[in-house]
Amino acid sequence: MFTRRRIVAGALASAGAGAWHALLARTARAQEHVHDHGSAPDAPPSSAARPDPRAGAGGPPPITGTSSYTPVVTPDVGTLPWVMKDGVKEFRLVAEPVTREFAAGLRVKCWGYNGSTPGPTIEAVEGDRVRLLVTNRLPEPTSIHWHGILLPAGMDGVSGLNQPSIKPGETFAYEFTLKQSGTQMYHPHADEMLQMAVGMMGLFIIHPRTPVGPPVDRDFAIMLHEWAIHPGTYRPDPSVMTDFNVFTFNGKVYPGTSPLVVRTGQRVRIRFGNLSMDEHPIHLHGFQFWTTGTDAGPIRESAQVRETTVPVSVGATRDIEFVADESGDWILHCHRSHHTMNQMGHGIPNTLGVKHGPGEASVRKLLPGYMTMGQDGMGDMQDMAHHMKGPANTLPMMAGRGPFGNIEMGGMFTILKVRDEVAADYADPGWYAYPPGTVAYRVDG
Ligand SMILES: [Cu+2]
Repeated sequence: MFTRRRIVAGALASAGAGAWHALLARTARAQEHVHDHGSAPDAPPSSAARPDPRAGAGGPPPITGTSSYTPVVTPDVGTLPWVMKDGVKEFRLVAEPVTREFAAGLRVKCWGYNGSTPGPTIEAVEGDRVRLLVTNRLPEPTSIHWHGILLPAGMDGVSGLNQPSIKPGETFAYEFTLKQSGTQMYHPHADEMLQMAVGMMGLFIIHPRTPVGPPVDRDFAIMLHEWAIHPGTYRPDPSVMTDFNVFTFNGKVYPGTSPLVVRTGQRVRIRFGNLSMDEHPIHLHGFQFWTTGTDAGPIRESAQVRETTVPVSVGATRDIEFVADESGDWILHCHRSHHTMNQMGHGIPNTLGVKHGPGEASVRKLLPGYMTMGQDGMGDMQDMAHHMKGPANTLPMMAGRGPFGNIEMGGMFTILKVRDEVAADYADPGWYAYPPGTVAYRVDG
C-alpha cells in the first residue's frame, strides 16, 4: 500500500520544459498536480515511470536519483516545478508583489514568490545538484538565504556580505549540492525585517536519498506566520514588533485554511516552519505524535519525543509523525489562544462581568445600534459579526460554522479529516458522520 502512493523522485515535474512559463503561472495549483501522481493507483517507482534523461530542454525533465518519496502537499500553496539541465535540477523563483486572500473578506497586499505567500515549496533529494534562478520584480533590492541548508558561503544569500543584492529587474543564480535532508526554509536577507513582515518566505524540503524511518502515506507542510494588518487596511505593517493580529497557516486564516484529508490508518507527517516573530506551540487533537525532525534533519529514533503539542521556535522547523488510526474531524491549531483569532481589537476595555445598566440606552441615543459586548464572554462576537458591519477588508474575530453550530475560531487553525474512505484526489469529504451514540449529549441535572 505504501509504495502505490509513492513516486519516483522528479516525476512530479511531469510537464516538459516547453511548458515552463505556464507551470510558473500555475504554481499555486501544482500541489494537485503532484498529488495526482502521488495518489495514482499505479504509480510505482519503476523505471517506466521515469522521464527520458536524454530528452533535453524540449522534453520532459529527467531525474538523477533513485530515491522515491511521498510528495509533500503544502495546502493552499503548492510545489515549485523544476527542469533538469545538465544534471542540475533548475528551479525558478520570482520575488514579486502578491495579493493574497487570507480568507473570504480579507485580501492583503503582500510580497512573495511566484504569486504566492508563502512561496511555493521547493522539493528535492539529498545529493541533488540544484540551481535556483531568482528574479527580482520587487520595487527594491532583495536576496535569498537558504535557511538551514549547508552550502558554500558565497551561496548563503546575505546581501552585502555574501553577494551583491539582486536589484529590481535582475536575476541571480544560486547553485549548490544538497548535503543533508530535512525541512528547511528560504527567505530574503536584504531589508529582511520588512520583506519577511510582508510575506517573503517559503519551505525547502530535502528528502533523504536513503529513506529514514517508516515511509509516510501523507506528507504535509505548513509555514507559520503572523502579521499586523490594522482593521480597514490592506498592507501588513512591518513596524509592529509584538502586537500582531493575524496568524496564518500557509498564508491562510481559518475558515480559509484547507483541511488536511487522510485515510484511516495512514501514516502522516506534518512539517512546520516558523519565520514569524513568535514561537507557536502547535497542538493536534486525537493523536499522540512523535517529533521526528528538526531543522537539522531527522531525529534518531531513540531521541524522538512523544507529544501532542510541538513548540515551533522562531527560525526553526519541526516534523511530526503519527498513524491516523481514529477517524473523525480533529483540529490542528496554535495553542496561543490569541493566535486562533482573527484581527482582534487589542486595547479594548475589559467588559467581562460588567453590568451595562441604563448607560447602554444613553449611548444608543448618540450611536444608533450601539451594543455593549463581552459582558458574559466573547462567544457572541461571531453571531454579532453577521449583523454588525465592521471596517472594510477586516475579518470578524472568530468564525467557522460546523455541524453543531459556531466553531468560534480563526487564525492558525485547520481540521485534520480522517476518513475510512477518501476520494482519489483527497477532496474535502465534508463533516464527519459520527457513529450513533458517540457524541457528547446533554443531561438534565
Ligand atoms: Cu501561535
